[in-house]
Amino acid sequence: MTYQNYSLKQLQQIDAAHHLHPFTDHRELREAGSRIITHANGPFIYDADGTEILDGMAGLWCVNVGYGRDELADAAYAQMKELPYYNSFFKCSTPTPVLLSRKLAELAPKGVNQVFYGSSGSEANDTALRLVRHYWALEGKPQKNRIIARKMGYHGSTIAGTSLGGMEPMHKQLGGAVPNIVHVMMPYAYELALPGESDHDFGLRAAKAVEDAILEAGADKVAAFIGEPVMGAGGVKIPPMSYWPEVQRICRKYDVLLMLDEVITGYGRTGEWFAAQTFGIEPDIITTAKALTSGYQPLSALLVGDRIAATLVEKGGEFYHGYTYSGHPVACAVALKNLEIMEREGLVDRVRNDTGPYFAKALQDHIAGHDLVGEVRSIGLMGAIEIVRDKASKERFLPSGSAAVTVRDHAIAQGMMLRATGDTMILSPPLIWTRETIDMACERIAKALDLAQADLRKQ
Ligand code: PXG
Repeated sequence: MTYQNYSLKQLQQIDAAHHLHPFTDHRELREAGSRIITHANGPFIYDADGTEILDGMAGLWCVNVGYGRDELADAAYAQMKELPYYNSFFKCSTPTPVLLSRKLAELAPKGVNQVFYGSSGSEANDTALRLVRHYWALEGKPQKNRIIARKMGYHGSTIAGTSLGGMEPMHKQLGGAVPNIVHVMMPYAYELALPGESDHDFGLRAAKAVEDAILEAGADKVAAFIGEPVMGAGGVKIPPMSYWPEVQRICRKYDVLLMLDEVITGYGRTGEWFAAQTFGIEPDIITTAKALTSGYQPLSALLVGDRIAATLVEKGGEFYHGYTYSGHPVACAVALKNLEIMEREGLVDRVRNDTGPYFAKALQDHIAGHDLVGEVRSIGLMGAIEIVRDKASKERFLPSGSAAVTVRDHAIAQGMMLRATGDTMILSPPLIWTRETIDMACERIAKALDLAQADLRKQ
């Protein structure tokens, strides 16, 4: 590899001179220098100093089969040799997106049988937004175009993704969002449940916010509701089991389409292929990306339910939408191989029956009792640790978000990569983690919490 001719310092200097990073304060980065990851294997990543770090985030919620899978590299190589690219416009197709579409229809929840491809989750959500509005226009109801989304939701970083998302700092930089999108409360019991309110009742109340927004606009004006089954970037916020079935009931009552953003939860994360199956719902449309290829290639698949697909096909007319790389043959070849590996190794069943429950118990047994921890929660292999100053009152450290960064920095120094979002630590490891890997992670996190506590209590 050519980078081996460069020292770490040189790479950092070149990075600072030429590379604008995503979601980054560039002045801060240039002062600190970036951490340069050079290689990875199984559950571990390695930085340019050769330090081994256990990757608790599967890259960025995506490397579900872990690193160093030769089979995926071989699938890409073989496809590049045979046909590196051809488009799927103008009545053309290539074999791998064709076969991947059938496979996805087989894995998807009931009634979801068609696929539209892009290269990222953001693109898939752009497509979803355009498609549901196009659907209602084809149905003769162009005024039914409002989308209900949620505060703190994350749906990507394009203009449509940012508009659908509920992140205020992102909205502020947008200079004009896509019109007709409203945001309702999130199902986050830890901070929003009323004193004495059960989880079940809180879930129903959070779902009622969707109904209120529909009634406020008038059902004939509302196209769809969009949400992540479990909010990811917003802090692994796991809704009560009462939430999604009630949201589905409300959507059906008012003939509002149900859009699930499974960019993080898709492909095994919650212990089913899709979180729709975990929560027992049947959405009209599902956005997926990330773990579809385990991050080895950029690819998104928008899974389109029969109702929308039937109108699109039967009413006809061209849907003026698509990307150069829609159905990229190499990305689709890697996705097919990735799904084959997941099936062959039974990774989804393992999360559901073994590592998911073990992870939940390990967090409870080894992390929840720590003085800095207000709550731990998890579903499948997706977890969160709330950092608080005071367990009983849930008081946070100030300034907001600083304590979680302290924990994260200690964790990385302990050889444990996890993410801090606000005052919440997040875990979303590769699905290849075993009970032993979970024990190792908990040990390192507990140590990081102790070290952070010593720092934070000094202040
Ligand atoms: N939807 C969801 C639910 C996501 O998590 C996207 C859409 C957009 O996907 P692309 O491929 O366009 O990035 C995402 C992406 C974080 C973080 O800080 C999370 C994401 C991306 C970047 C950072 O946790 N999720």
